[in-house]
Amino acid sequence: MRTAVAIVGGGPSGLLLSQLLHRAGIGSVVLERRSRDYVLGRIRAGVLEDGTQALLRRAGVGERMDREGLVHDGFSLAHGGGTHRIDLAALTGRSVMVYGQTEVTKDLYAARDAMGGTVLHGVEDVALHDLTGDAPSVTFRHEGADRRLACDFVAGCDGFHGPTRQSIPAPERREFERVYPFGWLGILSETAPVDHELIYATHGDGFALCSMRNPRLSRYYIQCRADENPDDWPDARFWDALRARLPAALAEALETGPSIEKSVAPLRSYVCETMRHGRLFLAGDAAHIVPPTGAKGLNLAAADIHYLSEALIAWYGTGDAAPLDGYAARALRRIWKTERFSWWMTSILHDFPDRSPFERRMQRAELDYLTQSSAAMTALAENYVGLPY
Ligand code: FAS
Ligand code: PHB
Repeated sequence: MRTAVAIVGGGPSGLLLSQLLHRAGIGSVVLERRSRDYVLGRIRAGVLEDGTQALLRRAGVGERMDREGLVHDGFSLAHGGGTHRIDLAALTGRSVMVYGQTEVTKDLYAARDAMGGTVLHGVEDVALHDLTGDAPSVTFRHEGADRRLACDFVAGCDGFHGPTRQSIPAPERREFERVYPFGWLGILSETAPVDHELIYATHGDGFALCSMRNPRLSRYYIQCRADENPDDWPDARFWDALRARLPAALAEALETGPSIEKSVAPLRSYVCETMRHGRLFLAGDAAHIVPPTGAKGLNLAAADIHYLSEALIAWYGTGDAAPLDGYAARALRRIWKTERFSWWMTSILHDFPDRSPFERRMQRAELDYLTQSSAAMTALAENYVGLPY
C-alpha cells in the first residue's frame, strides 16, 4: 500500500486532517485501532470555539453542527453561594457552540465515507519506520494480515496513549507535565439541563460543572479523587454530591434521572514540544493534554490540524517546506497559551487538598477579583472563546 500521508488515529484530529487533505487533493489513509462504534461511544468534549467551527465548515462538515449546535453567548461561575455570568458576547463580540465531540466525529466519519476516504478500523501493532529518511512507512496488522503502508509523511493523531510519540527517541522528546491530585466524575443523563448555559461551580466539597448536549441531554461533572471508581457512585450519590456544590436555587431546580454514561477522567497538563521527528508530525492529544476545565482539548487539536494541513498542502502544492519546518513552533505558541488558561481555570475552581490556608485565601481573592473586574472577565472571556490561530 502507498499513500501521501499515513494518519495514525481515527479520532477528531486524524479524521479532520484526512478530510482537509482530501479536499485539497492529497491522499491519506487513517489507521484506527478501535471499531467505529467504540470511537463514537466515547463521551468527551462539548464546547467548540468559533475557530473550530470555522475549520469544520471549511472541511465541509459544518452543516449539522450549524443546524443542531447550541450557540452560547455566555456561561456562569457559581462561587460563594451566588452565580456570576461571564457575558462572552458583550466582552468579546464572540460566542461558543455546544456540540458534542461525538457529533463532530460522526460528521467527520460520514464525510470521509461520502468522499471515499480510507479509514481502517481494528488496526493492530502499528509501528513507524524510517522516519528520518525520505521513505517512511507504517507497518500494522489488519484483518489477520501484516501490512506495510509506504508514505511521504506520518501524522501522529493517536492520542495521549498512542505509539507515535513513543517513536521519537526519548532523549529527543522535550516533555512537560503536571498531574493534578484529582479527576472528574462525569455523567450523561436524559434530563433537561439545569440552566440554558454552562455553570462552573466551586465549593468546599470540590468543583462541579453543569453542561449539556441538547435540551434533553445533560452532561454533569464533579471533582473526585484521581483514582475514583465510577462503580462506587450510584446515581443518587452523584446527584446528592452535585446538588451540594451548587447554589440553592440551582440545586432546587436540578432535574435528575438515570445516568446513561458514567466515567472518570484524570486531569493533567502535558506538552511534548517535539512535535516533529523527521517525516513524523504530532497533532492533538498525541502532543498535548489540557485539563478539561477550559473546554480546550478538542479545540487545541483542531488548531494543530489547521496548521498541519496548511503546511502539508503548501508542501504538496508548491514544494515549499517552510510551513512544515515551522509547524511545531507555530503550534506551540498557541498550545502554551491554552495550557496556561486551562491550568489557571483549574487552579481557581478546584479544591486542592494540599493547599495552605494562605493559598486558599489567594484562590478566593482570585475569584472575587475575577467576578468584580470587567478587565479580568474580559481576559477570561477572550481565552474561553478561543485565542486567534
Ligand atoms: P483522541 O484520543 O480523541 O483520538 C486518538 C485516536 O487514536 C483514538 O481513536 C484511538 O483509538 C486511536 N489510537 C490510539 N492508539 C492507537 C494505535 N496504536 N493504533 C491506531 N489507533 C490508535 N476535551 C474537552 O475539550 N472537553 C472535555 O470535556 C473533554 N473530556 C475528555 C475526557 C476524556 C476521558 C479524555 C481522554 C479526553 C477528554 N477531552 C476533553 C479531550 C479530548 O476531547 C481530546 O482533546 C480529543 O479527543 C483530541 O482528539 P485526538 O487528538 O483525535 O485524540
Ligand atoms: C462538556 O460538555 O463535556 C464540557 C463542557 C465544558 C468543559 C468541559 C466539558 O469545560
